[in-house]
Amino acid sequence: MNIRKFAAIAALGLCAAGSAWAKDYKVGEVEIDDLWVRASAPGQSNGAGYMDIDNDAKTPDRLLSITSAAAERVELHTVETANGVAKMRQVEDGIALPADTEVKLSPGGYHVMFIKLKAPFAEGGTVPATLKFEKAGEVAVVFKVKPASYNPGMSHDHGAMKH
Ligand SMILES: [Cu+2]
Repeated sequence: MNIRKFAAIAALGLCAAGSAWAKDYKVGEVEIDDLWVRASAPGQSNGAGYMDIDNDAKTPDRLLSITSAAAERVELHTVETANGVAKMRQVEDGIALPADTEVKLSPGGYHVMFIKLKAPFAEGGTVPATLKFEKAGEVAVVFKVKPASYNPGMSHDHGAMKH
């Protein structure tokens, strides 16, 4: 009974993964998925990008850098809170990827910073980029442009509530 229930849930999970828009990327034993940015607000010249990085290797790796033709410069950032004020700063030595661990770049934490966009991120569009890992090497990826109101932590669409 329990096993059957588990199998049903597992099957549902597979279906969801198969129908999701997310295209998975793999280089060496590092898997990258769910790459996204928000659509640019008018006048906005920078944009943040997010993704899940899964290091399946038995040894640590590191996301060293990211390049993209969509922006003049691309940096890796983190967010730190000091005296109640959240500030982002560049992580000079990249993002550590411990062995056999998934690291999420998500709002409020690690993110990719696209600086001086060549063109605004348009909803439904894509942003190509290249990730460089210390051990796994380089991989070309594509970020999906989500609505400006998109928030992965929300189960409903705030965009629909706009007046
Ligand atoms: Cu930033």
